[in-house]
Amino acid sequence: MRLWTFIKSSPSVELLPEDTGSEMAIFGRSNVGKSSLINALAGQKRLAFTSSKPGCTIYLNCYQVNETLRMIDFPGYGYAKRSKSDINLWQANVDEYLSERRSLEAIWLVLDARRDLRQDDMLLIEALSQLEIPVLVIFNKLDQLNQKTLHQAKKSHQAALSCYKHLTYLYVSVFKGTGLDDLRSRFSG
Ligand SMILES: Nc1nc2c(ncn2[C@@H]2O[C@H](COP(=O)(O)OP(=O)(O)O)[C@@H](O)[C@H]2O)c(=O)[nH]1
Ligand SMILES: [Mg+2]
Repeated sequence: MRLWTFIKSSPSVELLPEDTGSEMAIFGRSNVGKSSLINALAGQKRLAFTSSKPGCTIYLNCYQVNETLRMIDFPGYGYAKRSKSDINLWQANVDEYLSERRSLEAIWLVLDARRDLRQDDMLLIEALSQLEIPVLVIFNKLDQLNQKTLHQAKKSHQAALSCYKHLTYLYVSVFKGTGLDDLRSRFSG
């Protein structure tokens, strides 16, 4: 089987692929680089749809990573112009998915390395910390920071995350490929 193939775009948790085998999910605000990360890991330019305009994806995009592992790319949150009903749908999908999905084995949360964590990031981290599965926080866009701003960013991130013991994090640049080998070594894709 060819690695990294697109399975489907699903509007709801109910219509996801059958809940068997192993699955990972990717969360993150709109525009942090989730789709770009999937393309980079897959070594394909257009497997996942990327856009410089935030808020484009409202479906759950499903990929087969290898024979046994699926990856679900959740729609980005935190996009200011999203309608109230889209936001409610997103929240309902997340709640249903996290409480019911038996094949879910790990979560990646992608954040923008330049930014402090915001309230909606922290709410999601809090919810993820209730699950008994590993959560990896991936700070992307490392290429946009110099030594000084990176040092400041790391201090702020550490302060926000240090109390979540189940959570690990790393810094990457999808554009430059920095940190991607480390990331690859942490999962079976
Ligand atoms: N500077 C920089 N920009 C990036 C990086 N990764 C993605 N982007 C850009 O961020 C924007 C959003 O990317 P996309 O993958 O569509 O984000 P998504 O909404 O989280 O899926 C696009 O303009 C990407 O080119 C990175 O490592 N560095
Ligand atoms: Mg995307």
